[in-house]
Amino acid sequence: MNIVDAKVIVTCPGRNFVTLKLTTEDGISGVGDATLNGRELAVASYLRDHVCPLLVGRAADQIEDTWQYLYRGGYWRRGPVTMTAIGAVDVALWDIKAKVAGLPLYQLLGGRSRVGVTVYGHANGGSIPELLEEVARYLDAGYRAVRVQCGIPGIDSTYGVSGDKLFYEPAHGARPAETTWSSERYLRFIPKVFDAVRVKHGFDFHMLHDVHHRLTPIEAARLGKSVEEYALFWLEDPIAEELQEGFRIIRRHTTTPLAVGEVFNSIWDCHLLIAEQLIDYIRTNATHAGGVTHVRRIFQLADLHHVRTGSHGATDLSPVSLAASLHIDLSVPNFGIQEYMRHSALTDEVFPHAYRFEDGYLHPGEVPGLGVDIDEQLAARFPYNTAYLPVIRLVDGAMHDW
Ligand code: EZ4
Ligand code: CO
Repeated sequence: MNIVDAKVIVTCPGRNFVTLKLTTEDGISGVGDATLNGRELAVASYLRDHVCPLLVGRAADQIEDTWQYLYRGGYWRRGPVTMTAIGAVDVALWDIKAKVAGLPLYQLLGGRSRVGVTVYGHANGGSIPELLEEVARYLDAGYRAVRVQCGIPGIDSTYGVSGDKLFYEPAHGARPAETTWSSERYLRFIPKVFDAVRVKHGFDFHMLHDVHHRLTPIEAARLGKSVEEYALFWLEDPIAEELQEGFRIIRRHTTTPLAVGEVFNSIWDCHLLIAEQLIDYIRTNATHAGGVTHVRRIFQLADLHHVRTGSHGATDLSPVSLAASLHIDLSVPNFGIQEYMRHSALTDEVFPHAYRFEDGYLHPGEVPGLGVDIDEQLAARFPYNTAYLPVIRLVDGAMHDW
């Protein structure tokens, strides 16, 4: 059963998404998410100009061989653009294989290992009282886990805090937005945030926090140590992550659990972190780390070393990506938690899907394949719209990690 059509669909139902759609000679189609926030068209071109012509005429059922063909065969390995493109092909082929089998994808990955996929929602507030109200909303809605992000006095804009409480969207405009950052102010204030949340809402739910790569290892070590009493489920992306050895410093000083990996694109970005047990949760996702095939390899390595999964699930990953994560989450033995930010109603219309939220869990549904489609006619009504992620500078004007 050969692939006869490979199509790249770029659409912007409120935000940009790139989707790969593969169709076989039997008329079965599969979809993969190829969205790389702020660099979308690079992946679209990589697929259109260099990968799609190679896919037409290939056997749709040879997933591993196609993965190796694109990874080894490209000569220039790894990197977010390449691995996002390979990921989209891989997820689309798994979608097709599961549709041919007449089974939801998780059945092909070993079947169900749990009743549902525990997700965490994003509560954020410009101030502590506002955040406390938002946390209450998530708990009332049945969430078992909530990420808390709060405005920091003296800093004009902080990662994860937005005016629109339902939909957090950091990518905007024809140039990146620029704001100022101070790690000193952040470090002074953030323990008070965790304290207020635990005082008001107790310890009977998982509390998470994302530092978004902004600290040095020794600053992160101090933060982790100083907030141990608040029992965070995890502290996410405490430092820039290119240097895996940097985590040894944090680990030496604190028992606060660490989660990293949303910007990783291959097992080579995290093998040391995992093998040395320097982290507790690995956050790679099928879209940015080479598809179901490669993420499963990372998660299996993680399982050997007591590292659990915590896949990235921001709204710049399309419903196709979320579905792929849910099928993996439901089946792997070492699942930890899944990030969940609701997509807009318009995005949900462009990507009709079978997954659903209930009682703090997401369920991928029982539809054969991923259980997600793309409405191409509707998608065509929303052309690409340039949008960049923000950048930040320190008080003296030097560039810092957003
Ligand atoms: O900023 O996906 O945990 N989630 C995150 C995300 C990232 C975006 C970047 O495109 O850190 O919100
Ligand atoms: Co994050």
